[in-house]
Amino acid sequence: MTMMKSIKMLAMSSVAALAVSAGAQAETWRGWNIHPEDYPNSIALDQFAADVAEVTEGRVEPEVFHNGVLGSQPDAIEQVRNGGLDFANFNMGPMGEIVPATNVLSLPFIFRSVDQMHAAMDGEIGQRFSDALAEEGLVALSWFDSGARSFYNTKKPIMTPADVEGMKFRVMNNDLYVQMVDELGGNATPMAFSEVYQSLKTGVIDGAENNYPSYESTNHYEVAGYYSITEHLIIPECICVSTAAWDTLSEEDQAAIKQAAMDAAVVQRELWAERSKASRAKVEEAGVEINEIEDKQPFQDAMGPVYENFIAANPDLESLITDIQSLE
Ligand code: BDP
Repeated sequence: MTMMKSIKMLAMSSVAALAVSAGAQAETWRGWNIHPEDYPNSIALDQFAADVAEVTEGRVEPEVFHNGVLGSQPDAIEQVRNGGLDFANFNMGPMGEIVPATNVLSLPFIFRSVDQMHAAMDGEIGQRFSDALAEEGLVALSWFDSGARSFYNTKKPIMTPADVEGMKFRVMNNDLYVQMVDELGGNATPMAFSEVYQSLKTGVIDGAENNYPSYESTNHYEVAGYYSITEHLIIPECICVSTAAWDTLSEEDQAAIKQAAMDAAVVQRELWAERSKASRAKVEEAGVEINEIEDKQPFQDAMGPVYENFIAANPDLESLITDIQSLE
């Protein structure tokens, strides 16, 4: 290359860089996601990333790393809190270990329906959770759907709490779930999401619990063919940004990014409804035995001590619980 040509190329590339950032340094944001590319949350996160690049005119360039390649969820929560990662789609289950108020969302049967959960999270109650997250370095921008979680296992349909007796279930990383399974007479092992398939296959555990899309996308249904519709947990998920990354932004960029996250949540919830149906159909087609539970009351009654212990240990959170329960 001639000297003239290389000077010219150098000049051209600096002009291009200037045009992108209008003088400001472009920020690359690394985003954590546990799910595969075609999962509703992943599609919505990719849209969020593209929208953020567009609305900030390239000042923020997010990239989503799917399939949990950046580590387990508890680790990723720490990373986003300390600014090692910039954003993520987190489930509020493992969050409870770090932001105690979010444990309210992990109380079994706290919400009567997914619609009630959305009504709560999109309003003043959701704001209280966002405030608690903000104190721990996480800016919750919008709330995703994660349906309802039910038990599945390798042995038999669960109809009553007596059927859980003696069975070993994987739960997400949160002590509340250990108590939950305990009160039903089973044993719970907190374990990383990525280890569940192999553990079911080799008999290290008898079962786990999740919504239809995750039960299907992980292929757990291939090795645990009984899915019992207990719907014991309805846990929202967030798009959360690290406070460290958020605080570097102008107010205009913050507002535009917040809007992009709200738009992504609208898309995620639509895709979620479709995928839940499709996943259920797929696992049934593959031979999974799904059973309804006629009377969930015995399961709910068994959770009494979980609530009592929780309120005794967190008296300040009791009003949040009663406020949720008294929602229409
Ligand atoms: C899925 C959640 C994901 C959790 C996973 C699990 O979307 O965030 O990590 O369950 O059970 O439904 O670990």
